[in-house]
Amino acid sequence: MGYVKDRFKEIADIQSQEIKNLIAQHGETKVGDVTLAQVYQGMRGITGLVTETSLLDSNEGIRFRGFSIPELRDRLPKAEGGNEPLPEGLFYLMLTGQVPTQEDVEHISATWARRSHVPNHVFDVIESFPVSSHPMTQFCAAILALQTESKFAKAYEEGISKKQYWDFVYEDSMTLIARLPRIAAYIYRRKYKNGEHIQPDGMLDWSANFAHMLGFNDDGFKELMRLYLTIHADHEGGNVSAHATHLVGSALSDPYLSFTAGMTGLAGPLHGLANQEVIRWIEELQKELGTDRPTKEQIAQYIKDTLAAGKVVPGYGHAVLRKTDPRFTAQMEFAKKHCPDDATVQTVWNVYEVAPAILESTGKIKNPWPNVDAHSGSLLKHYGLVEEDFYTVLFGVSRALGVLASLCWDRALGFPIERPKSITTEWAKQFVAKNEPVA
Ligand code: CMX
Repeated sequence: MGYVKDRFKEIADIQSQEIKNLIAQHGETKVGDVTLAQVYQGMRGITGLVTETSLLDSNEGIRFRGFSIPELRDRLPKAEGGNEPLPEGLFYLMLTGQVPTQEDVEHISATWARRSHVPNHVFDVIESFPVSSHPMTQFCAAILALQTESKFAKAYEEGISKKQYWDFVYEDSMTLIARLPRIAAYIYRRKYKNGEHIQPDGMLDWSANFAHMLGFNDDGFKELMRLYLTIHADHEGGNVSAHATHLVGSALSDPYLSFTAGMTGLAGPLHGLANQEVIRWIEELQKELGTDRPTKEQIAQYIKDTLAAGKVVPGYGHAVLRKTDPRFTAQMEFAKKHCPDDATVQTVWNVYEVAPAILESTGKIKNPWPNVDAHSGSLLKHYGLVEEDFYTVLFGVSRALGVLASLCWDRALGFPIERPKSITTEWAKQFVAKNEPVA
């Protein structure tokens, strides 16, 4: 597999020793207290995981190995003639902590192209679903079907030392990432393009080849794919898709099984499916008002109606972020450059102008600002990818980069099976009674 793997192992060995020292010297240091409210309310704000690939600041947004999204757009290698970063470079950065050279990125592109062949039985599994099934259902089933290829599962069955786990997890992760675009494109063409499939072009980078297999050869769309697959890749470890992949992987389930768990979580409307929900919400708004350019006043009323109906405004809010998501801003910048007059893009921008104040005025929504999902659908629609129930699959292909790089780290650092303590309400009541100060 070559030098990227060797480089990763060297860096991981150094880090592994550093962690041993850290635990030996500071293992008893407290990193926080846990309240009963946190235990009941989705473990918000509890520090309880190590994820090396990225770190989220609630005001600044995500940093990948210390680099913000604008810094990544500036520093990561680009395709010839392109301006957006190649996601291969972000994968390298997340895996090694080092900014890749053009050569490193080309090496990863070539490796993924070489490994991209999808065995026939995976297509048979997809074909066994009704065409009407949701693309995320087909995607999850196809990843599970690919599990027959797991080198980790095979090696474990034959008997390997703990020290070798990372090696097979790395191999599986690289192969899985290589094959995802073909699987995703197959689902797309099957569902929306009468099953007229497009063969991969091994000369293209990972994103451009994906765009090509989907049937989009516009240079702007290829650039959008490079940006999209970069910015959706990782969002530290506590979000549902990253946490689920990590958790299932901690039982030594192989990368295919672990990543399937992440993807079934991404398919939820409060997580990755929100990108589909946003565009549906905007289209319903446009339809109801009979215009594709609703005024800010009309949008404001529609937001209030959505809240009054007890529904969420999709694309807004976040469990950690407390400001506009820089992934939203990156897409907004892309739109300003490539499609500033598009009616749906302009509606997204008008929603951005009126929604935060209305959401804030409810007094309960902790983050009234847009997240990554608020913008992506309008850009995809602009280039003709109008089938919104496919959008979460695109998110999933990108998310593989972060969660599988993390899984390599989990095994290289020898992290144990995850098993936090849970309580019952009866236990909580007794605990509170026992600890209540005597009057
Ligand atoms: N519209 C309406 N109500 C919202 C809201 C929104 N966009 N965001 C939060 N709220 C509500 C919550 O439902 C909750 O209501 P209840 O007390 O009645 O249950 C209350 O405000 C407090 O929630 P919070 O602490 O601000 O938010 P959470 O951390 O619980 O949830 C999230 C975060 C993202 C699930 C939530 O903001 C939401 O549902 N947003 C819309 C869906 C969305 O865009 N999801 C994508 C997130 C990014 C991603 O993972 O891809």
